[in-house]
Amino acid sequence: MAALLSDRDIQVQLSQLPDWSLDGKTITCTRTFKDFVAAVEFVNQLVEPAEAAGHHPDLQISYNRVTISLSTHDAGGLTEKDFALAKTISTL
Ligand code: H2B
Repeated sequence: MAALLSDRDIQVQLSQLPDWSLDGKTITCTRTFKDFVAAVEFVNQLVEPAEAAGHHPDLQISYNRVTISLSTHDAGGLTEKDFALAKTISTL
């Protein structure tokens, strides 16, 4: 199982991900698109990297906005897996 990151490690990782913020034991990012179809297309782009990583974001779609939340359930908080997938998502 991946190890939980320290508060300091979390802050260092977040400093490299300006669109993401800490929300309790998760990191979140909200992206805005031109409409619902574009938002769903973005969500579809997440499928392949999430499956490849064996790590899956929680997703909320609200018309043209997608909120992505990541945490490592079996570790009970944030691990390097969350930040690795967040970095991949940020390139999409
Ligand atoms: N996704 C996320 N975000 N956190 C997890 O802890 C997690 C996951 N665990 N996807 C994975 C699936 C685990 O249940 C399987 C067995 O790999």
